[in-house]
Amino acid sequence: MPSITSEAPASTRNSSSPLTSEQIRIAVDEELQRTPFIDIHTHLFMPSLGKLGLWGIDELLTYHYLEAELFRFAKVTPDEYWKLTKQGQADLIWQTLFIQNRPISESTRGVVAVLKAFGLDPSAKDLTQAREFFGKQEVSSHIRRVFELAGISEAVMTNDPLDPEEAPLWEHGAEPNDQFHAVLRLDRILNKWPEHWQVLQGKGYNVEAQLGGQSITEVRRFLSDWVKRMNPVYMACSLPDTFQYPEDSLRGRLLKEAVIPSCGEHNIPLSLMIGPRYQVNPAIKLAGDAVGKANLRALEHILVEFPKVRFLASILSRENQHEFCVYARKFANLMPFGCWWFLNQPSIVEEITRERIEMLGASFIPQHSDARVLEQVIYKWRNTRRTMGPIFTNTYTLLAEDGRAVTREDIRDDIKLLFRTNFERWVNLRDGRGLVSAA
Ligand code: RAT
Ligand code: ZN
Repeated sequence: MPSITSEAPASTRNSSSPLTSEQIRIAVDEELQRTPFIDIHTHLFMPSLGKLGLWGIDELLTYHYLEAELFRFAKVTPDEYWKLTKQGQADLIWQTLFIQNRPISESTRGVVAVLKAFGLDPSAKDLTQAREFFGKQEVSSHIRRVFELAGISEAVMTNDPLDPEEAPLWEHGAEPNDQFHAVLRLDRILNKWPEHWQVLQGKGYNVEAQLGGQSITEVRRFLSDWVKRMNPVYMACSLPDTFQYPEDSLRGRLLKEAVIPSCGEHNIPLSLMIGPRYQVNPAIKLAGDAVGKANLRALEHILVEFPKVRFLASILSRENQHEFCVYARKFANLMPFGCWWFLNQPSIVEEITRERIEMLGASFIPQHSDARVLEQVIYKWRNTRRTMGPIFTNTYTLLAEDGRAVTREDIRDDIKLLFRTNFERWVNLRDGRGLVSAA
C-alpha cells in the first residue's frame, strides 16, 4: 500500500545516475507508490457536507457499478430491488456477486481489496464483521486513513449548486477542508434548464424559460456568486454523445454566452465530460446510463472559439480516444484527463495511457477515481498504480535503449507532473512546476 511521505525511498542512492532496465522498473514502482496523487474528479464530499459523503460497506456494495452486475446474475427485478432497505440491497449483492459467484469483475474485486486493506475477511459469509468495523469509525480520521491507504493527498469533489440537499449547506457557509477541493458542476443548468430555471428565479435571479430578457447576465451573476461561495477549482459539465457545438439550443447559448465567458472572467477551467447516453435503461436508475461515440468537432469548435479559456476534458467512448489525443496536440488549452467510468478497466487504461504518452509525453492527467464511496479510492488508485507501472517502465526502457540515460529524478519528475503538478498548474492551485497554462 502506498504511503504519503516526503522521505526518499530506501533504494535511492544517487537519484541522478543512469538506471539499468531492472532499476527503471524498481524506480517506477517506488515513485508511483510514494508520490501522493491528486484525485481530480470524485463524487466524495468534505465532512462539513455531512450525509452527502458516502462510506462504509453498505454504500460500497450498493455502488451503481455493482447494481448493474447484480441484475445480470440475480432473479430479482429492479422494482423488487429498489423496495429493499439499503442493508437488504447490500446483503443481496454480497450473496449474489461474492458468495454464489466469484468476484472477478473490476468492481467486485475492488470491494475485496478494500476489505483486505482493513484486515477484514473478503470471504466472509455475511457482512456482520464489516458492518461492525465501519460502524466504529469516526469520519474525519477515517477519511485521513483512507487517503493515506489510497496514496492521495486531496480529492476534488462534484458540487451541484442546484442540488436541493447540497445547496443550503453551502449557502449556510460549509466549512472548507484542506483535503477537498470544490467543483461547480453545471449539469442541471446546462442539460436541464427547462426543469431548473425556476429554481434560479426562486433564488432571486431574473431568468426566463427561453433565456430572454436579462437571463444571460443573471446566469453569469449566479455563477459569480457560486464561484465566490465555493471557490471551485474548475466548473464542470457532462454532455451526451450527441453533443454539438455551436448549437441553436438553450444549452448552446448558455455555454457560449454564460458559462465559458464566466470561466474566462474568473480564470478557472471548464471540464467537459462527453459521451454518456443517459438512461438507456431507466429501470436501473443510476446504473442505467450507457455510452456512445461523440462528435469531437464540437470540442474542436469550442477550443477554436475560446483560445484563452483552459479546458479539462474526458471522453467516454473508447472509439474517440485517438482523435482526442490529436486534438490535444493541436490545442494547448486542452488538458485530457482520466479514463472515465466504463474506460476504467485495466485493459483499456493500458491502451489509452500508452497512446497518450506516445502522443503527448507527460502533458496530460492520466487518471481520476470517480469514487462515489470514500473507500473506493483505495482500490481504484491501487489498480491505477498497478496498471501504470509496466507502462512507465516500458516508456523509460525504450528511452534508455534509444540512447538517453534515464535517472530516478526523471521518473520522479514525470510522475509528479502527471499525477499532481499538471493539475495544480491548470487550476492555479499552487505554484507548481509543470506545463505553462494557456491563459
Ligand atoms: O462514474 C460514475 O459514477 C458516473 O455515474 C458519473 O457520475 C460520471 O462520472 C459523472 O461525473 O457524470
Ligand atoms: Zn463522475
